[in-house]
Amino acid sequence: MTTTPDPDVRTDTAYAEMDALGVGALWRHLGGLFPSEPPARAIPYHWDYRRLRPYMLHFADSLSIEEAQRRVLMLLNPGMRDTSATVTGLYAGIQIILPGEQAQAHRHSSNAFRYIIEGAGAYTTVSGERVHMSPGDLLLTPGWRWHDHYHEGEGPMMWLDGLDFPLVNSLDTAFFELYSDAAQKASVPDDLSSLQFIHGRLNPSWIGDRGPSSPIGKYPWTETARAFEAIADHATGSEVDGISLEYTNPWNGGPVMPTMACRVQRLVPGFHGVARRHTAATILHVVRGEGMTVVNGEEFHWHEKDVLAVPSWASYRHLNDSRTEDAVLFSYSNEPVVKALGLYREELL
Ligand code: 1HN
Repeated sequence: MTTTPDPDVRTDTAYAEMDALGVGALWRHLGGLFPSEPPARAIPYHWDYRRLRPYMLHFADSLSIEEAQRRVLMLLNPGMRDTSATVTGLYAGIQIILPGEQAQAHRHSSNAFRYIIEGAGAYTTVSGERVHMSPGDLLLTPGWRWHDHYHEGEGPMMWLDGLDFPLVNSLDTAFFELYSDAAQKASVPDDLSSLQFIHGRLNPSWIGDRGPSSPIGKYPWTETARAFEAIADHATGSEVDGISLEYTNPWNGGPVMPTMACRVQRLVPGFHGVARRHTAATILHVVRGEGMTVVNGEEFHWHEKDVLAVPSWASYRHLNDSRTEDAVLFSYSNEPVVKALGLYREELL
């Protein structure tokens, strides 16, 4: 069947007129909406901690915590500045707090964690539990839990903040609330959840509230070190990631929070990883050592405390060319989200 064009409609003005009616022509957008491979909005990027640290110390001196609420340098991917994201769906920042300072209690629907970089003597109160921090500890603040930070030690304390707010904001599901006081009162013994769950395979069976996130406030570095020591050189691990351990939710063995998987990996001296790409976007933080990650053919030489963004579908491989020193990387990714939606793909290259 053929139709006769409406004489009142002219192609040369139709697109503008339709636009005003909230209408687009799919045939003009098909390639952009259905790319043959994931487009690179986030770019591979490297943040050199040695270059960031002076700015952190500067603002620690010149900006009060009351003014800042949280004194954080956001690590913004140059391809995603409009959403303050570090990679798709995920954010990383570096927070600094000084002795005697208190970061106001609040809560938000975003899930968050802290990975401790420098300092001693600070704690975060999460839902009434004071969780004390040491370098290498992973502290969880799952969505909608009250949390505030207090530093009663000496010297500045720095940590990496990881949040899923770019995802939460993109879904229009963001809520935020300030607590009625500056800080929460402790309502349970300090570090209670870590103490109760420390055994890993022996869960406290009287705890009934099993939400979507791990109930553990802190995964201490001492336990990570113990795991690496126990495995020692008895296993070579993955050809891509070396001796890679995932922090797990003790209730189900899955990721610590529904939107973020956290891992820590040891690259032994001389480790040359195999290249891989997958559809989970990843952020890496160098816990110790130095080495190189090749992302989409570009070499990123990293040192202790640096941060690296590896976007979805970027090929990457890790190398530790030291003859004597391990390299240890902490990482987090949006893998749980991508997998839950059936969108995970990976391939070795
Ligand atoms: C937040 O709550 C913290 O609690 C840090 O320390 C960084 C970035 C965006 C939104 C909330 C914190 C944050 C944040």
